[in-house]
Amino acid sequence: MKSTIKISAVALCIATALSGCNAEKSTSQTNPQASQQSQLLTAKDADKFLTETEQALVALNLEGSRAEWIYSNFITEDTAALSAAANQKSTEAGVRFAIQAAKFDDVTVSPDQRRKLDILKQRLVMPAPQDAKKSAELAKIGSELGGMYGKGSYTTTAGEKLSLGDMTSKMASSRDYDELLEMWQGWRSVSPAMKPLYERQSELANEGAQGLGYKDLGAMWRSNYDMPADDFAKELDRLWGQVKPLYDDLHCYVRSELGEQYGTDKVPQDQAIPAHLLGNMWAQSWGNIYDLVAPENADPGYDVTKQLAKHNYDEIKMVKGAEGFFTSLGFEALPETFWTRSLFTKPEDRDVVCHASAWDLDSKDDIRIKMCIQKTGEEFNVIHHELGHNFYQRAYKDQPVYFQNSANDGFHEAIGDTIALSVTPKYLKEIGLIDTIPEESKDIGLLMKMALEKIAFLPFGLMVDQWRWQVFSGQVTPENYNSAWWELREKYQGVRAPIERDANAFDPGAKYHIPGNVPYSRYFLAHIQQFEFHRALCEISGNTDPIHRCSIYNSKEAGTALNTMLEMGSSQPWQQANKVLTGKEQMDATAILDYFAPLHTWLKDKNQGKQCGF
Ligand code: X8Z
Ligand code: ZN
Repeated sequence: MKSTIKISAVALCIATALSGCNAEKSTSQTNPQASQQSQLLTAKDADKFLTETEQALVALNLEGSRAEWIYSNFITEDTAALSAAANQKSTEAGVRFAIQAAKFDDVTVSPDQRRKLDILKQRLVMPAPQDAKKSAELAKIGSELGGMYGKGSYTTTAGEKLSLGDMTSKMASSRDYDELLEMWQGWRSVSPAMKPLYERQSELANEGAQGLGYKDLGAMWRSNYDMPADDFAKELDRLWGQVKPLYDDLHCYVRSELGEQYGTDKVPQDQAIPAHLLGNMWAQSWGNIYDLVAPENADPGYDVTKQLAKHNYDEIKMVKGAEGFFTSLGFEALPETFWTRSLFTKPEDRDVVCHASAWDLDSKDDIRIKMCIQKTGEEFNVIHHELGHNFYQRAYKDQPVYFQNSANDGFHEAIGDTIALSVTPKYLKEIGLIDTIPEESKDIGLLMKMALEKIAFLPFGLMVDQWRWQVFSGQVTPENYNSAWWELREKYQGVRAPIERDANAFDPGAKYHIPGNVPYSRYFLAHIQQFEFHRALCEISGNTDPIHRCSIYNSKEAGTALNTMLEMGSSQPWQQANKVLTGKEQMDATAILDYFAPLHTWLKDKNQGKQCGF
């Protein structure tokens, strides 16, 4: 669901429900009428309001999810209109509920009621202005943008029509500079048309956020983390500061290897890396160029993509494999309807939104995934990621609708990834995908592959919302949308556009979460937190291996501990959920740093005498 009322996370990639307290309120928005009314309200009124709202939410959620599911599985003008209408209805109700909830600001209520009221005030991702025409316009733009991305394709100079999936595969495997450039540019031809829509959408949603008392939409998004919005931004900076030295060393090493591959005229050693050479359409994770940077004599000697093919894994078998990990921890198998209602492969005959997502239609057990699975090791990880959402949704389904969500949005993104960290050689051997476990001398190769996925992602995970926050605050205006995007890409990632960008380019729109309006800081948090969760679960499972070799497969103790956190949903501040599993209330990057410590030492050694920095 895009900008809906949904409190439970329907489609996690497009979820809107957010938990948290401490909304940043602008004093100029105080409504004297509201505070007069609030003097007459009591905790009993709050109870009545919350009960009635709960019932309304359940109905709206189901209706909205169904419309959105149909649209994303069958993109046409008609389904777009139906989904926009459902979206408008639930957003309008959401705004109404938020305003009503604010009337209880000065009323003494129980902590549980306060949390529910706060959640009602904060959870919309795209709040509409209180004006029917504008809210209809906002809903229509949301559907249109999603459809434009879903339908996007590029026809090559040779006349071949390529989908994003086709181009993604080429970006992963091609080592031809010009072919990569064509793919990179080709996909970015879908987004210039999005720019005016995005501009208007930001304007409308900002107006909506301001109507709810926030400075702008970015401030509203940042207020969902059980701490003041400004503190959250500082928290991200703090975590980034912890991991940046490792990223810098990885960047330095990778750039020099790419210089060897493509020539230092194409990859100058004192500049940011051209964005099309990193094996991924957005240069957000670099695992696909592992072969170009693999440490000598430390290759683990297997490739999951090849092993999947060798053992005849089709899409369903891949999903069953991932489900098997969760059931080994004691989670119940997925329901029959999951298998009949999910979308696993790209249909030939219609446009769908292929970007992977996990859905919970009814908050009972109608859980599904929707993704156009490619039979690769990378996608095997994504399947674990999506099932993490589904098992989370199921774990918190008995919470009141307000709390049917993750502790914070980073938690939802971290669970499946946490499980995938246990997809180690030992585990792969156990399920028969490989025959031998590589010896410890090959660990640097394994760690390099993992760092290309996880460490490379961190600055991307951070910069996407830095850009949006600047757009929403007005610091970046439409004429600077694209240049500001590339400034942040260079600043955080040390990655640059490979060619000069056209004046009408809108490169942010070529990334799903921008037209899809999915906040992105959650993925940065998840990439830090999943290592904390993995470390805690490994300890609980009695692991004695180095952390990067630990697999919690079959550990019922780890499963029980994980479930204890998951079933809390968002009923408590995330710090409490964190404590239940890790013993700590703070987010922390020490686990990810410990995990990669041997690689970091190796990188520093290899980088001696190299020119680093960008
Ligand atoms: O969007 C996703 C998931 C669905 S929530 C597939 N991810 C981000 C992305 O693809 O950009 C997972 C990692 C980051
Ligand atoms: Zn996700």
